Amino acid sequence: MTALLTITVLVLVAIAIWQMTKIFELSQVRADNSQVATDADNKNNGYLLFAFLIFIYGITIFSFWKYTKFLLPEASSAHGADYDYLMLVSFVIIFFVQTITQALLHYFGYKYRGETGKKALFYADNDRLEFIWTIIPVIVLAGLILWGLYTWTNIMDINEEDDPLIVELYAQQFNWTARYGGEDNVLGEASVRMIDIDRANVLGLDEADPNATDDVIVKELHLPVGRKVNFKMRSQDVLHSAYMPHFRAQMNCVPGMITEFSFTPITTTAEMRLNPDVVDKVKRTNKIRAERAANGQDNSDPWEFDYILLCNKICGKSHYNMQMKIIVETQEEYEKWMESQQTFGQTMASMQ
Ligand SMILES: [Cu+2]
Repeated sequence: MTALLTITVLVLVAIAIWQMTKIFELSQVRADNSQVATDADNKNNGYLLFAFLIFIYGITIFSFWKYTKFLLPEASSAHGADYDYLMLVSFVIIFFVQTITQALLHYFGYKYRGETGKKALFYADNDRLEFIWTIIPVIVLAGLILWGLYTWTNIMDINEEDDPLIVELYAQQFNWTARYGGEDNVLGEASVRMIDIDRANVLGLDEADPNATDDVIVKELHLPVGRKVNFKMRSQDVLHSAYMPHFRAQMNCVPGMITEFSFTPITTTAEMRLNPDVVDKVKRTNKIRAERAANGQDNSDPWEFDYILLCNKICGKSHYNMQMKIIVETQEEYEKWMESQQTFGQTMASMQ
C-alpha cells in the first residue's frame, strides 16, 4: 500500500513539473503558432463531441440492459407503491431532460466551433427566452416537490388508528433486537441505564413496570401480513439506521430518543419467494454460489429469499453485517410463533 502511494505521489509530481514547463513555454513570446487551433483542429474536436455523445448514450443503454435486474422487486408494503411511483416519475423526467439537453449541448458545441472568419454575435439578452427556461423548471420542480411532500406526509403519518402492532427495534454495534408489547401490545418502560447484562436484561427494561413483564424479545422479526406495524426505534450507542428495503422503509435510530416509522406489510415471505424478480435473483445468486462451492470457497450454501432489516448508517467496523431476518406470515402462523416465545417475565424468573 505504501509503495502504491509513493508511486502515485511521484507520478503526480512528475505530471505537475511537466505541466509547469508547458506553462513556462507558453508564456514565452515566440513566432511559432503551432499551439493555436486550426479549422481542422476545431472540426476534429467537434466530431469528438459527437463521439462522446454516442459514448454516454451507449453507456446509458448498457446500464439499463445490464443493471436493471439489480433493482428491488415490487414493494411489499401498503405505501411502497406510492413511493415507487414518485421515484419512477422523477427518474423519467430527469432521464428525458438529460437525453435531450446532452444532444443539444454537443450539437451546438459542434455547430458553433471556431472557424477562420467566423465572428461571435453579440447578443445581450432575450427576456422571453429567459422567462421560458426559468418557468418550466419552476413548474416541474414545484410539482415534484409538492407531490413529494404530500407522499412524505402520508407515509410519516404515524398514529394508533387500526390497532397497529407495536414493535421496538433496538440497534447496537453490531446487531438488532426486536421487542413486542406482548398480550397487551404495550411496550414496558426501558432505558439504557437499566441494562443488566448479568441478568440478561439486554434492552434495559424496567423490571418493575407491569407492561414489561409480557414483552417478548427476539432476534428474528415476525410480522402478520395486512396488519399495520408501528416501529419504535432506539439505539444503545451510536447513530444507526433501520432500513427495510423491500418495504421502502428507513428511519434513523438515535441514542437518547425514540424514532418511529409505520407500515403495513402486504406480501408474505412465501408469496414473495414466488415473485418472478425474486425467483430470478435467487437463481442468479445460487448459480454464483454453486460455482463457489465447486471451487471450495466460503459463502457457497444455497440461498433462499428473505426480507431483511439492515443498518444503513456506517456505524463501525462490522456495520456491513448488522442485519436481522424479517418474516411476514399469516396471522395464524404469527400467533403460533408468538406462543412459542418466552416473555421477559419468564426470562427474568429463570435467571433467579
Ligand atoms: Cu449500525
